[in-house]
Amino acid sequence: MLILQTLENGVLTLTLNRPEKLNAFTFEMVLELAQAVEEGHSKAQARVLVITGAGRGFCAGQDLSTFSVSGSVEETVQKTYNRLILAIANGDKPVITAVNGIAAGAGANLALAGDIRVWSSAARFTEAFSSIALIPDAGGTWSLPRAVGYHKAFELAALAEVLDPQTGLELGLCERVFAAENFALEVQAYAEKIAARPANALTLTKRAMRAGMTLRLEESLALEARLQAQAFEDPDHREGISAFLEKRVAVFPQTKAL
Ligand code: LHQ
Repeated sequence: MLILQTLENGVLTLTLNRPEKLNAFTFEMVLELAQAVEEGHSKAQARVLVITGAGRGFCAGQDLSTFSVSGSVEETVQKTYNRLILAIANGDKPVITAVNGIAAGAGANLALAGDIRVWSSAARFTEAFSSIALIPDAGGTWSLPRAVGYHKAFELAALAEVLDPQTGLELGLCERVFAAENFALEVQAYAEKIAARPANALTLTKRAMRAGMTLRLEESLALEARLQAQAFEDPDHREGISAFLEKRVAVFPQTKAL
């Protein structure tokens, strides 16, 4: 199994499983992960998806030892990495990339692709592509400039320097850093906190914000109004209001179902 799956308290964890290669991707493995993400978004018991790596690496990018493209490189990238990145971005559920160790090349851009990015204190990040005279793929030319601005993104791609978690936090490449010793437990607890939030509101927030990254203000405001109308109709909204007025903690229906 190239991708391990566990489901616990609403958290579906997908673990890249080639630890001896720092979870370097074969194309087969990218497809298996893309499929697991696509299926995860429609699994009723999964409210949050976590992508992480087995062993000391998160993902070292494309496996350079076995790599060969039989047909067109463009088509191969479209069918593999692009499918994966779109599955993360377009699916309804929040995706947390939990970067347990080195993230290099396409692995670094997978790390960036989550809705929330958490790193271990042992995580490292490098846009390794230029060292083998390639350009960032797996969405890096889109996500990196949005995360750090064009000029810093270009420098990171050009020099392929290895960044530590403190720098990752300062640059906005991740939201949180957890101690390496308890990383898996901390990630699970954090993901469960997200899972306990109102699911439909998070889905609509994801849609509005993902779209907002490429829309004009007028379009974004119009989309917000339309999706707010949907959120307004959800029983979670009424529960949130009641809980506030009754001075108690809100319990959202999907949380109760656990
Ligand atoms: C690896 C890899 C690896 C195979 C570590 N492959 N074995 C590319 C091509 C085509 C189309 C689509 O898109 C792409 C996208 C890309 O991702 S390009 C970028 C590919 N990745 C890289 O260039 C990173 C290469 N790896 C490294 O620079 C280092 O290994 C890093 C910085 C990741 C980790 O360094 P260390 O912590 O010093 O570990 P290590 O180098 O000793 O690696 C441990 C083992 O993992 C080692 O195997 P061995 O048998 O000697 O113990 C490495 O050969 C293997 N490994 N990355 N990408």
